[in-house]
Amino acid sequence: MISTRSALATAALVAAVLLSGCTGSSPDDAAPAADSAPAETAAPGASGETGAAETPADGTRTTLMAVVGSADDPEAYAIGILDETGALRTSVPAGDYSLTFVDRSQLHNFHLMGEGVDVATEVQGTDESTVEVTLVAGTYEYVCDPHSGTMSGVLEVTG
Ligand SMILES: [Cu+2]
Repeated sequence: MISTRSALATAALVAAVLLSGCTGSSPDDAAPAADSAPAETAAPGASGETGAAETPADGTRTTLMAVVGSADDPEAYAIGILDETGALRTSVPAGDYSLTFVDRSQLHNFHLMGEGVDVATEVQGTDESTVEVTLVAGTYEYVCDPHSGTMSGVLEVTG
């Protein structure tokens, strides 16, 4: 699936940019000390929301990517949900989605919770699998379970 790999690579790159505030400017800052984790994983960019309609044709699923870490540092304290264009999403329309984990970290996991949904990767080991989820109007939360105080986010699902 070349297109999928390309999309993932793009997403990882964008994630690195969007979430780079977490990693510090020096490689020496990469030591995985929990108490040095950034308080904010990502500020939604003012231009990050397209607001474009994205309801797929019947029977197809839109892909979202559940990313932890960054392309440069899989262990970076960063977490987010990106769309197929690599844009960080804080809201999506209700519907059926394919959620592709991009978890290349041995320290972190991705755990999405909300009505009808409770999916997570393992903390140890990597996971780039895809699960199918149905999101209904409301608020979904995602965290890295070991670092939920600093690695968390909210996905608003609009009806
Ligand atoms: Cu973590």
